[in-house]
Amino acid sequence: MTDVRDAPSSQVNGAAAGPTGQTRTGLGADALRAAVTDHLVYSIARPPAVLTPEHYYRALSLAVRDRMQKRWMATTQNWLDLSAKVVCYLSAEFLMGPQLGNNLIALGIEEQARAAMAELGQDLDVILACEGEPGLGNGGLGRLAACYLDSLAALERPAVGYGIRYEFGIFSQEISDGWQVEKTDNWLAHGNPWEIAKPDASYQVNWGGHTEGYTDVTGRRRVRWVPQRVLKGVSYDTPVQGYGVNTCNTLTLWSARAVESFALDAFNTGDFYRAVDEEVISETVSKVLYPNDEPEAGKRLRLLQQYFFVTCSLQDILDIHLHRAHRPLAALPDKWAIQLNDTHPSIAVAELMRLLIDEHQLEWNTAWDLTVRTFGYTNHTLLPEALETWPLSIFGEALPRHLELIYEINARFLDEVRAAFPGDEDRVRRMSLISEDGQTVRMAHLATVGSHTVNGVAALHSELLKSSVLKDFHEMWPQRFGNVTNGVTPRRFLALSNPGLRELLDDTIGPGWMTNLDRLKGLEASIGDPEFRRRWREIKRANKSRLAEYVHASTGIELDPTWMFDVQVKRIHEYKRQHLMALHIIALYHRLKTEPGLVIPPRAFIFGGKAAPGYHMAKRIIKLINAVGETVNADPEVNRCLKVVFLPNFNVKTAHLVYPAANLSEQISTAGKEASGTGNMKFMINGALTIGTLDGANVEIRQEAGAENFFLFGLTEEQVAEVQANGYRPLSHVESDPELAAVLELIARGEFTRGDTEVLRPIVDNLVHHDPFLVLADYRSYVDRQAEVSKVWLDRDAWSRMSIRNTARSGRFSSDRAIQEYCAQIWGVGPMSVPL
Ligand code: 26Q
Repeated sequence: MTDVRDAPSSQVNGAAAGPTGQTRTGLGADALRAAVTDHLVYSIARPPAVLTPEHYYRALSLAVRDRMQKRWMATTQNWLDLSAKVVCYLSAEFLMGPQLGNNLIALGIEEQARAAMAELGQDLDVILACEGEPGLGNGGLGRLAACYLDSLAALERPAVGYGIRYEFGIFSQEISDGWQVEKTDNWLAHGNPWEIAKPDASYQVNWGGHTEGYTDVTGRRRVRWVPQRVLKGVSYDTPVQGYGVNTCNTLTLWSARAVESFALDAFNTGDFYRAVDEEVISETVSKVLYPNDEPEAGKRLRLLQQYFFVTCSLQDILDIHLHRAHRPLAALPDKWAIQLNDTHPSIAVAELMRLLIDEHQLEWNTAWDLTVRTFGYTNHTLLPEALETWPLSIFGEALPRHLELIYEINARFLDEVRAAFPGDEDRVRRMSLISEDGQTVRMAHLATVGSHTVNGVAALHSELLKSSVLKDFHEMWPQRFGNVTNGVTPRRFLALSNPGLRELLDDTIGPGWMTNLDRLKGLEASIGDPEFRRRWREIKRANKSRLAEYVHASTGIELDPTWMFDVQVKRIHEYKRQHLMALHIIALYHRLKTEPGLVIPPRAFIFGGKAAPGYHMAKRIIKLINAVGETVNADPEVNRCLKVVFLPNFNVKTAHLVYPAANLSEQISTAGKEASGTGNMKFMINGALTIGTLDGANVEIRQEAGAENFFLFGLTEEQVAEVQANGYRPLSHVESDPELAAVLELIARGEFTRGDTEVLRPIVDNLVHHDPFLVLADYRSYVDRQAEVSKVWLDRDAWSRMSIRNTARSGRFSSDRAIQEYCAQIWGVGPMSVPL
């Protein structure tokens, strides 16, 4: 294997940056400088006098992209030539984050780039900060897809990510008067230097209309779909460079366009405006990412988005398989492993059947066998309201042929159920792809029936999947079910975002940890070394100063980096219980106000995250946090040891500043509700201690870290179920806990809202009378455990030891480990090095 890191750039690509060749490929500082200078003239086309850091960002990005191009083409050519099996990761979201810094690390040329830019009078850090990010995801699921692409490339697995090139990503969040305000995210406004448009690679997408039967030339009865509308998807490809290897995989995102023939037809008849209208309607399909938790999200357009990217991706796969690799359809499952990232792409099951039967004339049984052997399904949620279903009316109108196919899949499947469980018609109804009321298609059932494997994303989640939402399916096909605990990429979430720690790790255990995170175990040998612990604390302190500067610039709030940074960053949702953390802050506030002279180890409470625009309770929780913050931060009796920050617009870019600066990671969801969590892993890798429930991957984090290095609190999943089954009465906790009563009373009487008793009332009312996520049931256990956190914090050395142990034992949470498990257990795909 040619390792780009080991090869001095001058030897690989020639000694000097010549006017041609090496300017595109040379990895040395001189070649990079020459390349940037070239791009400033030939791609940016601005005279030196008007150049800004943003122009340098674009020029450097183009120069870096040039350096991936040959590896990129060689990678695709290699798997085609060698007829390798390829992983296709189908996901409605890819939350890639800024690309420049990551690609510099992957190519091993950060220092060269820094030197090159310095020669041009530019600071690389300033240039890196110019990059916006493609916010093409909501949160965990989209970021997981991005981490998996990174690991697939680093592990030299042939892979393609398929998704949607939304013109507007997740909204950008501003805070006004303590409330969230949404702004459109026009991420393409300044162009995107990383993508390559491939308008020649496009596929037709049909929509609506009806089906009709006909007899083909061989005399067989067939079905034809006569669509009402036609549009097309064009591909935009982004390179995904593997760390330290030649493998450079592809992220293909589809963008919707009008079909020329449609527009032309209208134009010829003189109806110019209809042609333009057609274009606008077609392009709407990839216009905007839907937020999760959006009650309005069950809309036709969302179904069209899903079908749109799924059919383009499957047509692309079949096109490569048949016309570029010249393989028979029967070999499909041997050459492609297609993974469904949640149910969002699950229409793929019906679409592949349609393509194989209607377009490629296969028999039903052959087509079904190929389909099931090709797909794998990953489930990311147990919340019943988050399990996707589509009203039959919408579905049948939009995808009439698919509805027919789903009925047929269902009929054959239910026959199998009846054969396996004779006389159990209840079971048949529960398992049907069509809901019991006959009103909706159940996409999770379709994905399960159409895949050879089903996996959850953490051990607990996978167990609950088998015992709750997919229980019947597990009883029928136990061998289909498995677990792959999520992971995160150490390149982005350690090397790139925590350069101080990266250096310390390199010095202490050598650089091998970047591709083998289990090497972090080696840190344990240094725990007893006071000098090592001092360096450990210094790095954390520097990261906290960096975050404090950013907090000051974006909120005006000043933080002291010697305080404990206690952080909860994630989407705002009642099940994640940001309001539980707020109740703790209010309890401390109450103690400081009622016990003058009380000493509390100083803490900064830092929140970040977006609420779905239509999720009113979540938006009110943001208001609660900001209201408490305003009161706490302004009160000299309190702000001597408490500060509260709500960091606006939490995204991948701000995440880079947050995780490395945290002392305490808040993972406090109601047990059984968070499928896995991945932020919990990013904190752990960066040396934060966790306070958390036994939920999602927290269970495994605690196992790895050791119970003594994890602050556990709260009810278990079984206890939660029991409490809810026995008629939970939240008021009983208020009655038996005077401090909790006082805390709720402070909110209710307007202490944080300048006497306004209405603004936050819905939160208090909901907690006291309903409390669907058992905030009050876990309150006392949480607050008491927090007191212990404060006590341990006072013992600097004890805290440092625990912090080092957390990082040292975080190796399991690398996405490299997760991808190796997917490859071995689900995809059957091995490594394949790419010669240059
Ligand atoms: C569905 C229908 C209509 C509109 C939007 C949606 C939609 C979009 C995104 C539903 C869900 C999502 C995203 C879910 C998500 O991020 N889930 C998280 O996945 C992580 C990776 O596995 C887990 O770690 C988290 O526990 C899980 O919440």
